[in-house]
Amino acid sequence: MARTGGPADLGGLRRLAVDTLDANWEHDHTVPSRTLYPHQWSWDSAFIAIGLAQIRPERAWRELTSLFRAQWADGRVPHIVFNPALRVGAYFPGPELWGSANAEGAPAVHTSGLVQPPVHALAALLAYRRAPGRAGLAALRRLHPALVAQQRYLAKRRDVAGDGLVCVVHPWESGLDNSPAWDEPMAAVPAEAAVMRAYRRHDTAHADAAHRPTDLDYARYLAIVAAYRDCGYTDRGLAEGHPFLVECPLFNAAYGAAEHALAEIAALIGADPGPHRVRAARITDALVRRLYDPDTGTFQPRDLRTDRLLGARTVLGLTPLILPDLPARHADALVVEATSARFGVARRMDRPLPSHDRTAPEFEPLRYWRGPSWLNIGWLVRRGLAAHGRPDLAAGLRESMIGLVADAGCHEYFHPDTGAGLGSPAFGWTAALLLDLLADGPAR
Ligand code: 2M8
Repeated sequence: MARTGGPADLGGLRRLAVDTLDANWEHDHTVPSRTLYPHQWSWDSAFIAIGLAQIRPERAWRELTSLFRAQWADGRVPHIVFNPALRVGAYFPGPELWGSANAEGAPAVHTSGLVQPPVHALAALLAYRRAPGRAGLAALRRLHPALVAQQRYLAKRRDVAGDGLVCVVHPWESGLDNSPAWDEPMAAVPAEAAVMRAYRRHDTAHADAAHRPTDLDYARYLAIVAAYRDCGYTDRGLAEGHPFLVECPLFNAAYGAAEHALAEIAALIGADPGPHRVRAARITDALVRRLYDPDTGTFQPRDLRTDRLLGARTVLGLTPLILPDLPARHADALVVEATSARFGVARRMDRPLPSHDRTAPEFEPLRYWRGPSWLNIGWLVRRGLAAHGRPDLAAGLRESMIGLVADAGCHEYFHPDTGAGLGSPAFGWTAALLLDLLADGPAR
């Protein structure tokens, strides 16, 4: 990869990350991007808090606190919290389409009704480790009940199959919106691209349309939102007719990792870690039982509408590595998958990790979650590789991620072969996770 146009030294890189986070700071939270995503996003805030803990710990706690202030009465943490100060049309779909004000148990501020991968307990724990002390401990004490309620919501309302895993009801909940993982279930959602003539998409005004989901994707996104919203976001009757219902490996790995993190948080604040440990073990067990595919040696999402594993081999399959209690046999299989021509190519994993199998016909190196490399996923997989005894691979991945930002800047995503920066050029979690990677030595 050619190193051109980027800040050459590590000090310069760190400054770039700090400046990006400062520029995206908005009174009590960080926007993922001033142009593309000008409100607060749930899992973005979690990743961002991890980076903020190093440079502005007080902001790290405010970031998480402001997000959890928008938690619904049922415990769900909404995937978008809308900033009321912004003009109508600053983001599509905006508050008027979500209609949270009419839903039971929604907060006073406008939000979406969906959730995102629950990486927040892990983020709170890591933020504390980066900035230990009394203020951090007090913040953990305040956040613990809210984090427990977030998990309870998922366990009570989203375990639709009753098997110990939780389902996502919209591709936006997976965080990997247009991943090829969702092509099959999305094809069954009735909608036509022409529907989008009635709306004005905001994203394509700020990013190349060829790097974003298509109009047909958006028409289906809106159809699924409408189905969920029109049932009052109650989660009742999901199994009977909701158009999109999938158990996602990443979402469930985050759900399990959250219980591991909560056990550690509980121990820190003098609460009982025992129940968290029991739940963590059950989730890992269910994940292996329900989503591991022995034929491919990776984890695949399960479509609850057909009760079948979905076939696309996306990067989602590697993310259960973040579970410290993933059995060695499954972790080893994921290392084989990660270092295969599909994801790794080089044995050291020092090439950018793509979001989809490089060898698949639907691999698109420029289009959003269908091929480009993203720092949050690489950061999670790197943690998993380190936790499962592969510091060599973790080091290679770290190097490749730092190289991407050094070459192109704090972009939202990157071409997995050329390293070209794509999407927003000043993206929150890229800056935050870069700081985290820089603070860790290569072997950690
Ligand atoms: C992307 O998703 C939003 C919808 O939630 C969008 O495309 O407008 C995804 O990359 C998601 O993972 C991320 O949290 C969000 C904000 O960065 O943008």
